Amino acid sequence: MEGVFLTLEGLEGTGKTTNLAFLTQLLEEAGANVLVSREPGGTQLGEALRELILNRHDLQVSAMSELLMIFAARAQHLEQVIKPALAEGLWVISDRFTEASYAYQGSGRELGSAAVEVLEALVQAHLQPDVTFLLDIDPELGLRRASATGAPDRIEQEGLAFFERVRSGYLSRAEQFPERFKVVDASPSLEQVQTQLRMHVSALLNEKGLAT
Ligand code: Z5A
Repeated sequence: MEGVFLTLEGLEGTGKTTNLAFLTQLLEEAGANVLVSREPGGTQLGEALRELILNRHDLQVSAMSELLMIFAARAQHLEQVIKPALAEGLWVISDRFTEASYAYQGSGRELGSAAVEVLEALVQAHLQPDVTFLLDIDPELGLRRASATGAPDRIEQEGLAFFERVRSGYLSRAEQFPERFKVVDASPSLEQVQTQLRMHVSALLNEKGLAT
């Protein structure tokens, strides 16, 4: 693969949408060709599955069904969007990827990491993001921020204990893979959050031979 694969992760209210635009701008200013996508979603099939996963409050969805639908969407996303873009040399930023499955389904839904590992091996083989930015926040603060942005989806309706497990899940994966994860404290002002992101992006651009 010629391109660079970046993923952005974190709880609701961490400012992923806001900071995705900032990351894209930093990379484009440095001369990178950037493709932004998201999960679940990124393809027609993925967006249809996203609707089922997040917005169909009338359906019963077991934790395992949720995980399998997310990986079905991911398989399509990889084949149709991510792998072709990387092969063309693009910088791909995915708003969430497999770390969200470890955190939300593995930890939050308590399915455990083994189930996620099996699907990850099947769907991704050896493909991993080059860098995973984790916007870390106390769930109470995150949920307070997120509550200002509209009606909660099916997952956002979970209680604080669920999001505490999701956060611990993310942080323990970050400890396990310190080379790939860049953990950013998302609790201070946006300006301070973006100073941390800029530092990580500068280091990455240097490593990839692009001036900042
Ligand atoms: N999901 C899953 O379970 N398993 C998986 O494998 C995958 C996904 C891939 C998709 O959510 C859902 O899918 C997600 C997990 C699940 N579920 N939930 N719940 P999404 O990523 O599409 O949606 P989201 O998590 O709600 O993300 P978002 O829309 O990007 O929201 P955000 O991170 O909260 O970002 P924001 O809209 O930029 O910021 C929220 C508010 O905070 C907004 O008013 C900002 O102005 C404000 N903000 C941002 N930063 C700051 C700072 N620093 N200070 C003060 N205020 C701030």
